[in-house]
Amino acid sequence: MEKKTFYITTPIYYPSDKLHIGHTYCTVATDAIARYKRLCGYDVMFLTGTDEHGQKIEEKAKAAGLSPKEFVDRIVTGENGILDLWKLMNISNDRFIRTTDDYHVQAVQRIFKKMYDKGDIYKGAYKGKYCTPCESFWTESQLVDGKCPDCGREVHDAQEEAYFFRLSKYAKPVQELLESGTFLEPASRVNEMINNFIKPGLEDLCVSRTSFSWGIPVDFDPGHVVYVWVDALFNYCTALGLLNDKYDDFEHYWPADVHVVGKEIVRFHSIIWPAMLMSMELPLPKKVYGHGWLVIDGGKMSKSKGNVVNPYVLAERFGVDALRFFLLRTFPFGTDGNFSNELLISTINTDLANDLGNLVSRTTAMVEKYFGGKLPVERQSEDVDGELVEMIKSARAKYEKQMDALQLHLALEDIFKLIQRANKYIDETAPWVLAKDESKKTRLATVMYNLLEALRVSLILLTPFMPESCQKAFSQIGADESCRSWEKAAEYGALPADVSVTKGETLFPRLDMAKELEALEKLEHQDRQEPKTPPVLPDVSIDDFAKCDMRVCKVISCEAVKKSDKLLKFMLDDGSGTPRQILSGIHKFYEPEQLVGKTLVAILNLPSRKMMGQDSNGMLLSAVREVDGKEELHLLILDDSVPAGSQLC
Ligand code: ME8
Repeated sequence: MEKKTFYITTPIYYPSDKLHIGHTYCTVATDAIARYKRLCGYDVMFLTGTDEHGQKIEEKAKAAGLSPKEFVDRIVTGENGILDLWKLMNISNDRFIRTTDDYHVQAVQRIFKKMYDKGDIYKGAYKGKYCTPCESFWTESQLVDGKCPDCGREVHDAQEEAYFFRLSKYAKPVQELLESGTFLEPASRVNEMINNFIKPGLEDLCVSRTSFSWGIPVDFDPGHVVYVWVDALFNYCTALGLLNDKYDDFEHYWPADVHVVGKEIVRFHSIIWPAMLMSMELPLPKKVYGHGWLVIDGGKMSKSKGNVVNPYVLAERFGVDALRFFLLRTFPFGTDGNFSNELLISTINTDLANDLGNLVSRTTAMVEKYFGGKLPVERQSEDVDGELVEMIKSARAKYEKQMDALQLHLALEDIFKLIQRANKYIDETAPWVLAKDESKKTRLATVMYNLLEALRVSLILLTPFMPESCQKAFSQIGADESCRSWEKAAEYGALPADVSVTKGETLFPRLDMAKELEALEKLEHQDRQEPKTPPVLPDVSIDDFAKCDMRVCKVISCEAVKKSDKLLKFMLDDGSGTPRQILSGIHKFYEPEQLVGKTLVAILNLPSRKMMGQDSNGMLLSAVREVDGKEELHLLILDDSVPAGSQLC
């Protein structure tokens, strides 16, 4: 019989910065579900990837002096990048899509054209507030005091050609979808979508941009690029082969069983995504699950607050499995969770070191001590065994119910009830007392066997959460492959009667809270302090370098440009006899009077450009770097003895 399929996805991440613990949470949760489904025998397709287009990436790349593709490559495939992080976290994705992959680009162009041919995408005019110097459209709500939020200048009403998707046409079927069954979970998110977005009226969605170029070109209308969310959402289909030749699994796996997404992107996945699929006449995903955020002190993690938690630091200090486990055991999946290092350390101590780790080490140590590592086959049961044996037999069914409802923390809670029960059983049966009496050996062996069985079943169910540690623990308790399967998780008695154990390394050492907190603080501080030095750019030829005319200039005068917070206007002696005007956005770093008379370096042969209506003929050179998330800038100031007009070579 053919296996049932299960298609699960994470969001595709923006490679605009390194990923943090919040992204890791989302991916680890999805991984645990995918591993669980594989364990149950499903033919699983688990997809993750990166969402690489858009204005934000284009701007960041420019600031880093890289092309957008070079910039995203560093974050996706570079050292300690996204691929490295998923490898470290033991993520078992079957496929990884990058939206810059050719097959995806072509497929999105075909999809866009199909919706256009159908009349669901049409050309219209995008109306907004336009800032001419910044070449940017803004909405009313983005303006600051009615002015451009970037440069503070006046904006005016303007419109530009753009393509729109007829989202309004699909308002009714999308509402019906949201109200029917379990398409969107947790259920609380359904009302939020209907009340905040559908009831006020769904407007058609602008799905092309002309103000920047880092996107998938609309191939039948040069100058337009596809809106990044249209490009991104279709990854779930193109990665299976929709409208491309790279893969051929669309029929096999589509529709997705679940898209796991963070709460802030539920709107895109539960309104825009099904509407576009309806337009494409494709089956709809079975479920969108909107998980909560990991927050710090109740607020969002952010680079500017300097509280972004780096998963590498935690995984290296405590181990990948402990980190995976902590994330999924502690925070209910559907709601926000307050992350703290104290909570991480105390969870590791309580659940992993005390409950699970202790049960493994005490049990294996006792089997070694009392039986030389191998149990005799005779058994002698007593009433006190009943409750534990019942819990072993029913654990899988309870777990399955919670896992299928994506209540990962509740599934783990149930497993730990079994583990705690087994620890209590040790106290109840007092094996050290039984060991003293030769006539109680059979009873003692039965107690040991029950403990090993409780462990075996718990470990099978824990495997999707902590794959490596469970493998190690299986070896310690003598559970070979034949008794680690899903089927055997519902049985009591799968371990051989004469099972052999090997007490191995401590799986989860107990941590000293104060010491660990101090160490973490240091590591995190170091991590945040690391100078963000960009890597060396690709080589240029000496001839290309020689084309840059860089010269020493003396500052004749310098003043702030009216109505601009950033700009300083310089008149410079470049040695030619004619003063040169250059505008530079460095007011944040220097007052004009500090610079008069100084000897600076400028590149002169850049095309002249207008800034705030004034010409700027060249660019002053400065040294920039980021320290603690803040930009530092130092103009290149030379010794006054260097004459104006000297060329740099
Ligand atoms: O949204 N806690 O990408 P993204 C939990 N490219 N989850 C968090 C989190 C936190 N603190 N911070 C972020 C995008 N996330 C789009 C997706 S899908 C077609 C396109 C989650 O890198 C966030 O909620 O900004 C989202 O689900 C995911 O990380 C990716 O965020």
